[in-house]
Amino acid sequence: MKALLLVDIQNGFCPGGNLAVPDGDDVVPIANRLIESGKYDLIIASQDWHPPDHGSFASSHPGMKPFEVGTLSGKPQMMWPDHCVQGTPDAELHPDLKIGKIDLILQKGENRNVDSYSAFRDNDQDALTGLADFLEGQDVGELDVCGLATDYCVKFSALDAIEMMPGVRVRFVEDASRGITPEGVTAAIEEMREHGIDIVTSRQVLEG
Ligand code: VGL
Ligand code: ZN
Repeated sequence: MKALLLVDIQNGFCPGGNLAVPDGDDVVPIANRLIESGKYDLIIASQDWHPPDHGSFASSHPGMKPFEVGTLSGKPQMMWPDHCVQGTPDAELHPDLKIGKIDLILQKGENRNVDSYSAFRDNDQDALTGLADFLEGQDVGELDVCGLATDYCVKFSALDAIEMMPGVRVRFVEDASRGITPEGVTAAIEEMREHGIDIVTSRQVLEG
């Protein structure tokens, strides 16, 4: 079985959103081509889904500003602007994303005491979302990962996929992803490559 994981293609990470990734919405038509390609047996979308007082928000820490590093539950934590608050338009999947063909929408980041970049488990590598068991239960042997943001949630999801599901071939679809900073993207791609993740384009996927 082949699966596609669309990471956090939400209003909050697109231009106009609270944690906008440069050109984040450019991934939407590419993601839609992947969704409609017929190449996948299973399509999953993750959704960053925070309570209003989430501990990754600078606003939850008096004196902290967004993009400063603070602490959360005793560990270093990037302080983000308030984003993807449960039930708000910022948290909705991008309205142009073809969600009718998505088999599972998986929400993460509900626990205010720990951030959860990966769609597989929280940043403490403690609480599991159940995605790894689900994919293995469906006999998924190949997983393609893309979305927002390359240097955070996409990277951590791809790294967890290859670590938590030994034997599964994991690919990162580069042009179907955008990152917060160019340096972050370069480092993330290198790290994914070092861990055995194949870096591919949507064209390779569609023609393959
Ligand atoms: C993300 C920062 C904070 C992401 C989520 O989806 O990459 N980044 N929360
Ligand atoms: Zn978040």
